[in-house]
Amino acid sequence: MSPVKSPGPLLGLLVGALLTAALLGLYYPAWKLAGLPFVPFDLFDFMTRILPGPLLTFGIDSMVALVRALQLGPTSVVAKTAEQILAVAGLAVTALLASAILFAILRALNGRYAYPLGLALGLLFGVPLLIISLQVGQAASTPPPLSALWILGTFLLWGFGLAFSYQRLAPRPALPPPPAVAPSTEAQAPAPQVLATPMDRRRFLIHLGSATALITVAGAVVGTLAERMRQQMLAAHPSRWSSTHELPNASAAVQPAPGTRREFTPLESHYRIDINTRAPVIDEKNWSLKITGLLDKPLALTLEDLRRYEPLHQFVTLSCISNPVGGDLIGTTRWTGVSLRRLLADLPLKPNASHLKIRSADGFFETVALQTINADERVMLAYAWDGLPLTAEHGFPLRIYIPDLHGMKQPKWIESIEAIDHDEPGYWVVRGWDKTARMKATAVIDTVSINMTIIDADQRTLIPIGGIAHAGARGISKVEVRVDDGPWQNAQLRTPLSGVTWVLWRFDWPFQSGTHTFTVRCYDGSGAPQIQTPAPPHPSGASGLHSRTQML
Ligand SMILES: Nc1nc2c(c(=O)[nH]1)N[C@H]1C(S)=C(S)[C@@H](COP(=O)(O)O)O[C@H]1N2
Ligand SMILES: [Mo]
Repeated sequence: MSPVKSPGPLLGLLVGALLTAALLGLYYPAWKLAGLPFVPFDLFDFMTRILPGPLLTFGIDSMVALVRALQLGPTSVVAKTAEQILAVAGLAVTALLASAILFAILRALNGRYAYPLGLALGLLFGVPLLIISLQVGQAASTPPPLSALWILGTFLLWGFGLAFSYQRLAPRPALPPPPAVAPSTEAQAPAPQVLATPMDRRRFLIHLGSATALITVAGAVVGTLAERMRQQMLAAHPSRWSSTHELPNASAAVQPAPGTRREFTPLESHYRIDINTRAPVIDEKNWSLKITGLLDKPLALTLEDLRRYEPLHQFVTLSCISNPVGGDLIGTTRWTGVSLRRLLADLPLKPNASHLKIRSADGFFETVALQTINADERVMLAYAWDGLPLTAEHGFPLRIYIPDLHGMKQPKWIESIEAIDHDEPGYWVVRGWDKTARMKATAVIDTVSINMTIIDADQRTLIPIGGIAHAGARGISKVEVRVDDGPWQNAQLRTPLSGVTWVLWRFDWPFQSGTHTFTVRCYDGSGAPQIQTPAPPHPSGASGLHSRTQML
């Protein structure tokens, strides 16, 4: 029977792939069911925090552009998924390469030290990953020592598996070396090896492959089911405000053109943007809002304490500064919380306090001027969206709302507030984005509703065209539509849900066949026109006219 050669890097890749897949197959359900850390995401989130701002911005902009160009689906959902795939692939590829290198080294060493080296490789991965995971890993809900043990143990097991597989695949000396006849150096030639035959090797690989595939598939199925149940529970939640109430403008004179986006964004469709591959998990029992700094004495408020204040309910449109004109990183829901001005009145702030520095569980931070808070009672700490406690994705237990500003200025998952005597740039400002991040007046066409025509009093066929316009907290005073190179014509404005939400507009256009380009523009509440010059999202938010060409 022909002997086999020592396993090399290629077999290392194969074994590494099988064992790494199984490893991830353990991590996924352990995360979904027990809240243990999911290390690929922790590593990715760690990288996002240390990589330079311009590189991140380039990454984010390219991702948003790609998702939109390929029409892959809701931008924030697709982008999050892409990040997660990158995270898993990144760690997996690294682990595969390490396995190949381990096998190459073991071959050079003739199989000696397989176990010590395999375990050392496990440590080489496990130790940094556990440190990283404990540092960024607010997404785990297990106690840190348990998380650490889990990461270390699983990676040691992985390293052990590599060493064990190497040994099983390596040629084995069948007989003890014959006694040396003469004490010459030549006589120390390696003993004849008899061997793991190709059959043995194939059999072992089949066993290893089936065992690891079983773990991987079972892990994926169990994890996916757990996640699906969680989603269903969220969707079926009975006590949303919007499922039991009419919108305050339900009977407004202007009704949305058919095909316009929903004026009140369902919770599960609200975009989600943050620096985490998955949301930090915060247990209300262990959470309090710490208030420190320039204050007579530090305080800690529970969610109950905050809920005791008279609740403030506001319909709010929130938009991400990365949203391109016409993009979907914008949504409207009903926020509930406590006015920060009201809360401040109860805080023993020192006279030299001028700003509040807000810090979040994920390391995100931003600073708000007391002046802003005192000038506007709508600035609030919010604990509910659509009548429900904030979801983990949207910032449970507490987030801030600051009218007029993009999401990047408004931390979710707030843990502490520090009163300070100066301004400080926030997380994204440090990374090169606009310091103020005020939402720009923007109008968007959602629909040219060719299938829902109207016949007017003069027997003309009208096509409803509609969409949104918004200008932060400044309101919208006018929206105009232009068809091809025609004149700008007034659209009708629907009464908005509040002064800080988008405004739905519609324009019933007398039908003319042919291919037409529709363009929209708006004016904010003070009559100031929107910026027509196109600009990309970075660094101050996108601007430009939105248009849509349609064959009719
Ligand atoms: N703690 C924390 N808060 C955050 C962020 C973040 O990464 N971490 N991202 C901000 C950004 S850029 C946006 S656009 C909004 C998005 O809020 P949403 O995901 O609930 O829609 O959250 C903001 N608050
Ligand atoms: Mo954002």
